[in-house]
Amino acid sequence: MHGAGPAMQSAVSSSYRAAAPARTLLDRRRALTGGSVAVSAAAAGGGRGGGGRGGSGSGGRGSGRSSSSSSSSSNTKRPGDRRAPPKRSSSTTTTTTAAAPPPPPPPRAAAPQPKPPPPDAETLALLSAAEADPLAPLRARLALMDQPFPSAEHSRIRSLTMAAMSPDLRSCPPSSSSRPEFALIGRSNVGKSSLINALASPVPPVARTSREPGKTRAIHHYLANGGWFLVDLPGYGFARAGKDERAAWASAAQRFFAEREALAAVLLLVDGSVAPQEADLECASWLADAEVPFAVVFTKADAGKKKRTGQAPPEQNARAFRRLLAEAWGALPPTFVTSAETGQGRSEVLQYLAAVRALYLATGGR
Ligand SMILES: Nc1nc2c(ncn2[C@@H]2O[C@H](COP(=O)(O)OP(=O)(O)OP(=O)(O)O)[C@@H](O)[C@H]2O)c(=O)[nH]1
Ligand SMILES: [Mg+2]
Repeated sequence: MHGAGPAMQSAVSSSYRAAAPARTLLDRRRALTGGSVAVSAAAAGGGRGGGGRGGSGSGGRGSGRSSSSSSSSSNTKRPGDRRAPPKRSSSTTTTTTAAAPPPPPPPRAAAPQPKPPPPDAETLALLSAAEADPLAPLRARLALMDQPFPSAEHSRIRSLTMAAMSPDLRSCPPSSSSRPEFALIGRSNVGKSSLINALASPVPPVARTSREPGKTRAIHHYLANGGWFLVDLPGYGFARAGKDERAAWASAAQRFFAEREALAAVLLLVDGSVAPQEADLECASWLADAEVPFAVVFTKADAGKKKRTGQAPPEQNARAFRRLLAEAWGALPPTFVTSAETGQGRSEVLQYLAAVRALYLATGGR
């Protein structure tokens, strides 16, 4: 149910690393867009020496131009920086991909997890700011541009239709900067299609969901309110895909991010009902490294309540994930805890999308 095992995640991770041609395209895009899209740690409420790195930014592409200079600070930790890999608290549970010795047999009764040491003051400030109001940096950016922050009513999806189902990037509809796109990515079965339907509710569901991983294999463009797109991308880590297929996925996703002119931001979906997974951290790193603006959307916030003992509740998993990013980067992208079942987090995500669109359109798209 919850995606791939360590070996598969490792394969996905290495397929990210192996995508050199895509990096060339991204480098070109970076040059075209005039630098990184920065999220400043200060804007996130817990600044570390002038702001963290970029693409993890709080806003759309346009929003970053004004702060690109802060993102080039040489003493700022870079997410995805291979020379400075994320500090991992030894007591924080992650699924590792290294060739580790086999784990000991599980204890009969679920042993209580050792409590991780408290975060340092800077990390704590970042976490508190992100949890208190993940939209604060976007509010600040819009205020600077004299733009109103979209109301909940204005952010609502009133219509959603499937505009295209494309087997590959070449077959996708033309990317037009007047119609911003938001791509949803995440492990297979994480709830991408369910979130699309939940965001649009009570509009009847248009995206097909399934308990069976790997359901969405094409690129689906859903047109919202006749003016912008939610793009459902195939998931990574589905169990029956071969190594070549996974490598092809990584390369296709990277080309999508590099080449879609109208891509305003990415929603990286992370299963909130499980502990942080290496494949998701790797994906976050890759997005930040490629300077693609993104938000992290934790899914299945309701699932913890039904879970057996031994699994941390979703809020705790989300916090552990945030903490890993914050400790590695000194900055955090906006994060939202959601449930497609209960509607939790729905209005916050809709407001995020509306605010990024407002920034995107105010800055001419790119
Ligand atoms: N409890 C609970 N289940 C969820 C939630 N979101 C999705 N699911 C379930 O998770 C399964 C997968 O959901 P999908 O939306 O099809 O996942 P996906 O990421 O689109 O999967 P692929 O298309 O295979 O990549 C389905 O059985 C959903 O009902 C949620 O918020 N809570
Ligand atoms: Mg799907």
